[in-house]
Amino acid sequence: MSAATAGRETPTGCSSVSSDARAGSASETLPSAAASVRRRTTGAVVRVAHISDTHLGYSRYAKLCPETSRNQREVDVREAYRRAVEEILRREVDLVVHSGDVFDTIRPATHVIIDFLRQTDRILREGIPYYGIAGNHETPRLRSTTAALEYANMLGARFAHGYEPVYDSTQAGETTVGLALVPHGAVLDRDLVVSPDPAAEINIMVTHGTVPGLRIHGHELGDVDLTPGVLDQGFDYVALGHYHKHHRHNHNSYYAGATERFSFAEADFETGFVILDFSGGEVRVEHVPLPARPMLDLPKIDARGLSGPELTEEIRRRAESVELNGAIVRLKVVNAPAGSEVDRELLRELRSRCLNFSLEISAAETAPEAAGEPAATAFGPLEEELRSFVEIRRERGELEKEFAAEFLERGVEYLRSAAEEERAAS
Ligand SMILES: [Mn+2]
Repeated sequence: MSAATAGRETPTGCSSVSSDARAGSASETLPSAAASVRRRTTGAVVRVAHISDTHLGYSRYAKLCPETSRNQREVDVREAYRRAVEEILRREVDLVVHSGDVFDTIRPATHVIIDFLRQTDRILREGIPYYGIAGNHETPRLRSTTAALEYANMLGARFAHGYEPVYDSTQAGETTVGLALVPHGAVLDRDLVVSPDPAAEINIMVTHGTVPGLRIHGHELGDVDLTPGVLDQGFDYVALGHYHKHHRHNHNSYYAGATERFSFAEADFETGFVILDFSGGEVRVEHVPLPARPMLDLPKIDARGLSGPELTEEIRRRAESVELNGAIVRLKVVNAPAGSEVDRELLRELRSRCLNFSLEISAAETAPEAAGEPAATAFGPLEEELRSFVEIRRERGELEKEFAAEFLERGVEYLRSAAEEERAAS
């Protein structure tokens, strides 16, 4: 972080993401007043909150929250979970399910666990049962390691975080709800068959992974880990986690979507969670959008033939087209002529206004061997070294594929922003 940006916090500096949580619910039926009377009077509707991929403990970028001195993104994801809990309590649900990646890591820091327990306990203290599973991010690699989710179980929640499904049932008024909790660790068993509870009126499965046929930006996601044998077992609802976009897989299986955004691939995903209303053998699914910090992937600049001042002007124009304050912003520049200089004053201003402004200048899109461009070359060899380091370990099986990809992405980002800082300071 350059000294120029210190002491100039943006309006969305700490935890204050603009809060219009009530706006724009995706519900298509029942006005909310009718909905809130309904449950208490008839008892016939069972309402469930399905939340997922909170990734508590995630951190990124250099900026700290001025109040807590913790990483700002870590505070953002904590606040996203808190907002979700508040909305869940407001919605008067009978039951909460979390479909995994509660935590971003296997061993979250103590304060991250405590923040999670504090919010989770608000639900449990209302007498609302809370069920969940471990996702791939928090599943211990060794069976002897205890998952941090076990702390929530000590408060009265029920999280399955091992390598076997866990079955339970709970009462929602007169209705018995059966739960099949299938943690990510159990999904690895290809022969796994998960069955609904015949004694329960409503059966919910909670699991975490990639369903067959899931396409993102036209590409099939690799590594399908939820086999049809797991998914198609007559459940009334399958609460899915892993894909961070709210997504309907089929009539009874939905990804809730994440509560925050964790990469530029997710820049246009709507953050929030899901409310389910079970009634008369039907389930109505409503995505409840919640605010999160804006993430903007600006349209790429083709700098072929542009002088330094012209490129600066293009960057300024892109930046002026959007609301940057407090946002996480990326702008890619390709085909930058050798030695083209971007105005440092502009970059300093953009960096101070955004939570993070990442300008990725590459000398070429088509000719990777083109040399002479500072950002592309300054850290080139180091970046290559990092790539091969990760690749070798991934092939050896020392790093899980997904972790390796994220490790690499994060590493490259650090190297690039360091290169940028260096250029801005020089
Ligand atoms: Mn996730």
